[in-house]
Amino acid sequence: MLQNQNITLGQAGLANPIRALSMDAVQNANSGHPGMPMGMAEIAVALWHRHLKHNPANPAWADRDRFVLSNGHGSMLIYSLLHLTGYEISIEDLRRFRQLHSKTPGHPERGYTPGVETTTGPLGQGIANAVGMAIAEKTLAARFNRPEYNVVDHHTYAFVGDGCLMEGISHEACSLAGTLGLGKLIVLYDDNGISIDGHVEGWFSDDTPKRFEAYGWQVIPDVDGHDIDAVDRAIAEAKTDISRPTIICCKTVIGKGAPTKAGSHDSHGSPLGLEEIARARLELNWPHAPFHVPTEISEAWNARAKGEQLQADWSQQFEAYRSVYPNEASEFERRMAGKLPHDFDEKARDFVAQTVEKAENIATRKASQNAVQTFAGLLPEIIGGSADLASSNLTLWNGIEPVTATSGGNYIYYGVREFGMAAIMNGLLAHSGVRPFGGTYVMFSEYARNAMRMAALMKLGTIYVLTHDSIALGQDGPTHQPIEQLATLRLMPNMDVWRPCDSVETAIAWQVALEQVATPTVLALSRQNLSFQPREQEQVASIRKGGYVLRREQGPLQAVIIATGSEVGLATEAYKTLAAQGIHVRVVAMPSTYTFDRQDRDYKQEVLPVGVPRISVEAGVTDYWRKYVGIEGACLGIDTFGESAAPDVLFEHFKLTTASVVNAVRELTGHGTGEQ
Ligand SMILES: Cc1ncc(C[n+]2csc(CCOP(=O)(O)OP(=O)(O)O)c2C)c(N)n1
Ligand SMILES: [Mg+2]
Repeated sequence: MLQNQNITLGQAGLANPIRALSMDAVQNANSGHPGMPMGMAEIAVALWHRHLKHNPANPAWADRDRFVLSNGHGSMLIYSLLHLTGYEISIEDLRRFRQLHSKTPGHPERGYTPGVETTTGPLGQGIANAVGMAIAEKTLAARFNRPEYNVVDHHTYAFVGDGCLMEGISHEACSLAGTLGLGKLIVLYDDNGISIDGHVEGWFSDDTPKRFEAYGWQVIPDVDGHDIDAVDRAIAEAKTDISRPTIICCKTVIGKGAPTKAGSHDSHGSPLGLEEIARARLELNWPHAPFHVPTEISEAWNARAKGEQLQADWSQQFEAYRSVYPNEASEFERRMAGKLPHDFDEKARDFVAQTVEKAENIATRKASQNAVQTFAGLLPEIIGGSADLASSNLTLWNGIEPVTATSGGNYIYYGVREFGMAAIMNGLLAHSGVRPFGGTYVMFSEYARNAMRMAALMKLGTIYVLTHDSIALGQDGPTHQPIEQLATLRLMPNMDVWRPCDSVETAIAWQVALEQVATPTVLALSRQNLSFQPREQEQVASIRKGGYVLRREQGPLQAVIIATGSEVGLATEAYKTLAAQGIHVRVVAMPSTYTFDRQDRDYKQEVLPVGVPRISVEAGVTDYWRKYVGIEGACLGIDTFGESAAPDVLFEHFKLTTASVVNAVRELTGHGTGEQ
């Protein structure tokens, strides 16, 4: 039992169970990171016991504070906190740390663990997610609050370590956070001077306070991270500045409490060992068995009653708000639930019908802008943006209101920060209430890639408007010309890549993207104008199946041409030429392989009949298309880097012309190539 109630329930009393649970769970799993939770235990007490506004019984409460563990390797810290404060995380769940399908995976994962807001582990992205959450809060507050009703009024807190601050993305996100004056973002920095390779002086000697001052943040330096009262005061001070984000720099000792490993990278990422743990128990005055937390301490930590009260107070306010502003209240609820308005389907159909009617020969980036113009009118939750390429990506519409330091809005000028943008979008969506899209060139999705992958992993329906989708962007040359990007994006699980061939496919791609709440979508769009493809009604309806017969053979079928985007035009031209030569092919437009692959077998075989030779045409790597055309099929594409030249010259150079398609089909079908 407790040896000294005062000590146990004093400063150390609430911090030591975090230490004990963390070191014991890591030891039990024989894998994990005890150092960070042991070093940040007091900081966690100050925030989670004294400041955090949350309701463990309802992790989805709209106005809860958001908490992000950006240094996600310290996952046992958040799991301990969730258990101690009363979330649905039991001691048994902690015992199952890092085991298959447990609620306590290796790093915190959104969707696995009640109370985990975002998946963290790739260092630096959590802080960028937190910036997104703070922007969401700011824009929702600006949209929904009324003078006497602050229905949106919460903070976003993030814990970061040295690793997060070394990562370049922290610069992108924190620089923008300063510019946007995100006063309700509060970051607690675990300044322990240690990362995996040892003492950081040799690789991280920034003056972090000066760095954040330069961003325009409020900086609270030199806080003793093991003094709960000092951290508590710093958080209170942070909250008073509502026009600047705050970073609280906390000096800590990694692995504090471990007798020989504290202060050393030895405590960072491996179990302490049974002997070290036994001695730590003595040092911490924690005589309890592994995974045992005395009732007094559990009770002192439990935040259920307080949380219920906090939410009840808010609900009362919200009901008063509803009585005065019923439309706002229901709109707020719709948006927080991520539901499309009732008439979305009908309005989207109208828009597609109008697009068919107009039959415009426009670039798909322009068609995308037309879609945005319509859909942003229907969905005020849309929050657009671009990484300094608005006029190239065509992400602006009539009705944008930029988010600034002094106002909310529906458009973010992200600046040249692709990775930051994509990770901020994840935070925006993870917050709920907004639906982000962001633009850059297809090429620079490479900079954003890991955040896009995190969206796919987290099942967040972010939308990427990626333009300049091939060598057809021309004279900017191979640095800007995507070759393998579309194929590699398609390889990402749960990432839907659409490469539409005209205005109609673009409109439908946008509609599908907005309907998909748990799958992110890439819209790969052309810079150059593309010909409108006439279609029957039924074909228009089939676009949303991802692949469909655009031109049907007019005689015995000899080959199928599968094409995407700008190369669909080549395929339909070749179709005509070949028909005149008595060679009957069909053209399958395949804007989304992800979607097509999910259709039933019958449909897929109807589109791509078994046993008929196939040929793919796409201005990018050919390997990806082998799964459709087989080893015996033909692939027209580009397997080298691009070149600087005008688009027409490049299409000739890379043999992506109607004549090349005709020749390839003739060869594939045994007609020789000399005749046309
Ligand atoms: C993007 C990324 N690169 C590398 C890693 C591997 N990694 C995990 S923790 C860590 C060191 C982080 O140092 P710090 O944030 O100071 O953590 P501490 O050791 O103080 O807990 C590294 C390199 C990672 N998780 N994410
Ligand atoms: Mg560190």
